[in-house]
Amino acid sequence: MTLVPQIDGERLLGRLDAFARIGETPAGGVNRQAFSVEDRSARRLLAELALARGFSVFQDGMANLFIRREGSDATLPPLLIGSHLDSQPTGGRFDGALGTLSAFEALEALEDAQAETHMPIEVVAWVNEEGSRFAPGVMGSMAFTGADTEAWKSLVGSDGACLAGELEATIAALPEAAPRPVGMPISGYIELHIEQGPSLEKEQLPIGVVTAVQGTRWLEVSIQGSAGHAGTTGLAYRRDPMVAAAAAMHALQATIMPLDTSARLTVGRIAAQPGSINAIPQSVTFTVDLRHPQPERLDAIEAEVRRVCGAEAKAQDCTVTIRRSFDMPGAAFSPAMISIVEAAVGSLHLPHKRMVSGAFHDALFIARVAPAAMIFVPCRDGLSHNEAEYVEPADAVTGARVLLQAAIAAASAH
Ligand code: HGY
Ligand code: MN
Ligand code: MN
Repeated sequence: MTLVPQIDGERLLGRLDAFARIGETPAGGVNRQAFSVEDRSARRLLAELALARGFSVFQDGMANLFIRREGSDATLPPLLIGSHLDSQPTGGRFDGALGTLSAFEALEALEDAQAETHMPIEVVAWVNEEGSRFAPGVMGSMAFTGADTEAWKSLVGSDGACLAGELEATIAALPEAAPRPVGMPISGYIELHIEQGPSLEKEQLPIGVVTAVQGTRWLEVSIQGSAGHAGTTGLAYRRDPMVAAAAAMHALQATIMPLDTSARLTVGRIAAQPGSINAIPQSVTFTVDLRHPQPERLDAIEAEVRRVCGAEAKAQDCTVTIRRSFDMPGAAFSPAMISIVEAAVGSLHLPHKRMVSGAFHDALFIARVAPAAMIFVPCRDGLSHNEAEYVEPADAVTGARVLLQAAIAAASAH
C-alpha cells in the first residue's frame, strides 16, 4: 500500500521552536549571523537531524549546506528546495528558517511515506543570505551560480571579523558534511519564505505565488571632513562630515519615497570616525539600501543619491566617496516552475495570488541557472527583520504543504 506523503505539522513547529532557541535574543527574536557560532550550531543541528534520517549531507567551499534524498534515477540533477539559516542581528524566528525547515520536513514526509521521486531532492541552506555581517548578501547562492568570490576573501565584517577565517571555521565545524565543489547542475529550485510585507495578511490569503523579485542596490557613502575640537572650533572653521551626512539623508528621505511609492530607500547603518563625543568627526560613513521594480528607476535613484551627497559634502567643504557594495538586478521566475507551484496550491484548494517580492532572496540568483519559483506565507503586520516577526502556525504548515506538493511534482517531471 503506498502511503501519501504528509507534512507533520507538529514536527515542523517543534523544529521551528528548536532552531529559534539557537541565537535567541531576550526579545524573542534571533541573532544568528552568517558564519557565527550560532549559525554553526544551527547548521550542526540540521545536519544531525538529516544524518539520523539516513540522508546524506554535503557542504561546498562556500559552506552552503545540502541534504540529499535519492530519487529513482540518481543520474538526474537534483531538485533543490530550501532557504537560509542565517539571520539579521535582531532578526525573526521565521526569515529563512521557515523555508529551510519546511524543506527538511518535506524530505522527512517523503521518507516517512517511503515515497519515490524520479529526481533526487536536496534541501539547501544557503550561507549568508542576509549580508548584514558580511556584505553582500546572498553570498552562498551567488557563489553557487558562478560569482567571483576572490574579492570576498579579504572582507572584514561589521564586527571586525575576517570572512576568510570565519568561513574556514564554519566548514571545519561540520566535518560530517562531505565536501563538494561550489556549483553543480540542478533541475530546479523552490523556496518557501515569509512575505516580509503586509499584503497577504491584509487580503487574508494563506499563500502568495511569487513571480519575480525587485532589484536591490547597496551603497556605502563616506564623507570626509576635518576632525576638530568640539569646544573651540567655530562654525566658520568647521568642515563637518556629520552635517553633510545629516543634510544628505534628510534631503533623500524627503524626496525619494514620497515622490515614488514603488521606491525603497533605507539608511540602516551610520558610523563616525573617531566617534568621540567631543571631537568633530574626521569622517562619517553610512549605508543606503535602494530597491525598485524598474531597473531604470534604480539607476535614476542612485544618480540622485550621488548628486545629493556630492552637493551636501561640497556645502560643508568636505569630500565624498560612494561605493556600490551590492547590485542585484531584479528578475522574473520561470513560468514552468510558477505553474508547478500554482498547481500545487490548486491541488490543496487554497486561495492565493501572484505577487512580486520586495525582499531579495537566494531564489533570485538560482533562477539564473535553473527554473525557480517561490512560495510566500503571511507574517503578522508584514513585520520582518524585527524580533517580533511572527507566523501563524497554521500558515507555516500550509506553506510547507504547498512546498511538498510542488516538490513532488517538480521532482517527478520528466
Ligand atoms: O534584505 C532582503 O531583502 C533580504 O530579506 N535579506
Ligand atoms: Mn530571508
Ligand atoms: Mn532577511
